[in-house]
Formats: sequence, C-alpha cells, structure tokens
Amino acid sequence: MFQNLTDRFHIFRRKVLGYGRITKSEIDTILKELRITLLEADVHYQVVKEFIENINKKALNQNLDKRLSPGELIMKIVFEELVELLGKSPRYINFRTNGPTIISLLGLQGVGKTTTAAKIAYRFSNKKPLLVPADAKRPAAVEQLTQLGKRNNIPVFSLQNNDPVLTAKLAKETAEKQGFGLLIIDTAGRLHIDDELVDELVQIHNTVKPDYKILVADGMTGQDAVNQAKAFKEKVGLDGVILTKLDGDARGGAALSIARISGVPIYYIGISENVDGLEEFHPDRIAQRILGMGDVVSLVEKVKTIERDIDQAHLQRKIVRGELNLEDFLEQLRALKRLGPLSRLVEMLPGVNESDVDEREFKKIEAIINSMTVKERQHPEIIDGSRRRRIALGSGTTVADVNQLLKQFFYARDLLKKMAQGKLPGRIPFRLK
Ligand SMILES: Nc1nc2c(ncn2[C@@H]2O[C@H](COP(=O)(O)OP(=O)(O)OP(=O)(O)O)[C@@H](O)[C@H]2O)c(=O)[nH]1
Ligand SMILES: [Mg+2]
Repeated sequence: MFQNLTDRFHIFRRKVLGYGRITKSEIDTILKELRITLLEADVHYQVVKEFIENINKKALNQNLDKRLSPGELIMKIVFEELVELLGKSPRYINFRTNGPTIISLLGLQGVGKTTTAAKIAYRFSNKKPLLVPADAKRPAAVEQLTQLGKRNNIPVFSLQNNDPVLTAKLAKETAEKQGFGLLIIDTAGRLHIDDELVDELVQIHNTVKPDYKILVADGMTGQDAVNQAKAFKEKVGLDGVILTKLDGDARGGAALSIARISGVPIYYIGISENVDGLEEFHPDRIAQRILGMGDVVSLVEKVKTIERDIDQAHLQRKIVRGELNLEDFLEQLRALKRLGPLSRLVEMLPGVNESDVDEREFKKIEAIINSMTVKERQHPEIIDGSRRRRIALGSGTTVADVNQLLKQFFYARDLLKKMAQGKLPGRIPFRLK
C-alpha cells in the first residue's frame, strides 16, 4: 500500500535524520522536499500547503530536549501531522440495539460498492446482515450481489418491481420483522453525479433513514475520489468514506486528502478483491506504515519518555517552590488510579492498611476538584467561604468535605516542600482521610 509514498519517505527520512543540526534554512530545504513528495503522491495542493505550514510552525517553536536530534524532532512532527491529516483516530460503526442498523453505500460506477457491501456483511456476520440490491439500471448488478451472498452465506433481498426505493423500504420492514441487525443497501453507480442518481439516492435515504451514508470511492483515482466526496456530501450528505483498491499502486493522494478536504472521515479501506479484504482505517498505523514503522514507533516511545521526564522535573520544581496546585494533585491521584485497584497498591505501602484509602474517597476528591474553576484549581488560596459553598453544591458534597480536602492539600503541599528541601528527615505518615 502506498509503496511509492513509502519509498519516497524512506529517502526523506534518511536525509532528515542525517542532519546534525537544523537551522531555518535547513528546515526550508527539508520542507521543500516534503512538498514535492506530497504533490507527487497526488495530495491535494491545499492540504500540502497547510501540512507544510504546520510543520514549519511546529519545528520553529519546538525545542524539546537534547536527547532528540533535530532530525528526530522533524520526523516526530511529520508523524503527528500525518496522523492528524488522516483523521486522528479510527472510526467504528455503532450498532443500534433497537432494530437494524442501516448502511447505504453509494458512489460512482465500478468503484467497488457491491464488493464492499459483501465485505461489510462478511465482517459483521454476527450481526445478522441482509444485503439489499438497489440497482435497477444494470441487470447484472443484482445477480452479482446475489452470487456474492450465496458464496458467503449471507442472505440477499430481491429487487422488488425493479424499484430501488420500494426495495429498500420492504427490505427494512423485513429486517425489522425477522430480526436482521444490519441492512446494507447497494445502490446503483453512474458515470457522473447526475440529477437522476442524486434523486434516487435522496428518495432511498428519505424512505429508510440510514444510520450511515457511506461513499465508496476508488483510491486509485486520487483527487477524483476527493472531488466525489465533496460533491456527494453536498448533494446527498455523507457520514463516511470507504476507499477501495488501496492494494494496487494507489499513490496515496486520496487517502491523505479526502478527510481534510471533504470533512468526511475514512471508515474502512479496501485492500483486495476478496470478501475479507476490508481493513479498519487507523491513522496512526497508516502514518507509521508510510514513514517506516519501526523507526517511528521507537521514536514516539522516546518522545513519551522524555515528556514524562520533563513533567516529573517540572513537578519536582513546583514542589520545592511550594507551588503545587490542585490540578497537579488531581493528576497525581489519577496516575495512582491508573496503576490498578487502589487496595492492591495500598497493600504495598508499609505502614498503611487498606481501610486508610477508600476508593469512594478518591471519587469524592475528584468530584470536588472537578467542580472548581480552572483558576481555583491553580490558586487554591482564593477559595473562600462562598466559593466553598458553591463547590460543595456542585460536587454533591458538603462544605465540611471541601474544607477537609483543602486542609489536606495545604498540609501535603507544605510537607512535600519541606521534604523536597531536605528539612524533614525520615518517613512521613501518609493518610488520606
Ligand atoms: N484490488 C481490488 N479490487 C477491488 C476492490 N474493491 C473492488 N474491487 C474490484 O473492482 C471492480 C468493481 O467492483 P464492484 O463492486 O462491482 O463495483 P461497483 O461500485 O458495485 O460497480 P457498479 O455497481 O457497476 O457501479 C471489481 O472487479 C472488484 O473486484 C479492492 O479493494 N481491491
Ligand atoms: Mg455494483
């Protein structure tokens, strides 16, 4: 997938990582090459422009840590921007619990709608899918879907009266009556987006009210796919895109541009003609694939470690200065919670027994802090009597609870400061209540 793009990024990466130091003029050179790489992969010019601008801005403003070479820093930024461009996080179909979830697949001729309909049904065969042929134009279309269904043991509704709208309507009724959980409507394709096609789609959608209107677009066609997404979104509305044929020599332009330009996220990608050739679209994994998997994964890990170190050092400085605030406090509590069930953690602390720390107590503390304004969390000193009453009300606790939390917090802050300054020898008894 995206072999061309991957190859070019491989060369780009080698060059970038080779830089010992990076000045503004080197960044300019790097970005020029990146620009050409993206344009040659048929990425939309507007996307390329923004992508380069963002990287430039970030590269000039970031100075993370000496442990990261300038080249690594650039690669990290490129990776993050790429993930962002591809849509950040994967999308999933949410299934209804009250009746069938309806997916309408639409798109131009030959993009892979019928194949994709079968792929989706196969993927979700545990949801009891029903395939619906809504193509009255091409006699072979119904037969194609019927064959695919037969081969994969998926029921296929039959075309009624040669009328796609009526067919969709009756299929929905049947699905409701017979307990089908997923209805996939395979609509007709045309060479162009004409009024007749739009009319038919709108009628089908008005009749069955699909949960997902998904455009199937051929990933090989690059910017044509992007334009189709824009046009279909305007004319019939879209919830998502499935890009097909990415197993071929698609250059990547459609995948990298479609979400940003049309505002419609990619749900799945087609990676073969077979019924199992449908993949979830994970922006981070795709970005890793494009940039060279192993390298990026270890780079991201490295950055995380550095960021953690920086956070820790930052916290330490705050403690020494007595500047710890309730946001830090909450963050530390959450970090503790992430470590697992509190009781188990507490067992490991010498001198503390389980009854000292109560999970409910944590919830209460969290609720109280969550009811404060940002300013209050950052400057707990300002929390006076009337603020305490408001916070208690907002968090469903009492003023006494708020008083106690603040008292504990000020006490802990003071204690930690003294400890950090080496003024208090020995172990401090730790009690939350
Ligand atoms: N390699 C590959 N081929 C695919 C993929 N998806 C679909 N195809 C092929 O593309 C061709 C067209 O697929 P169809 O599913 O018939 O397309 P369609 O959109 O239903 O076409 P019409 O109903 O005529 O508009 C078929 O030969 C499919 O096997 C894919 O992800 N990868
Ligand atoms: Mg078809």
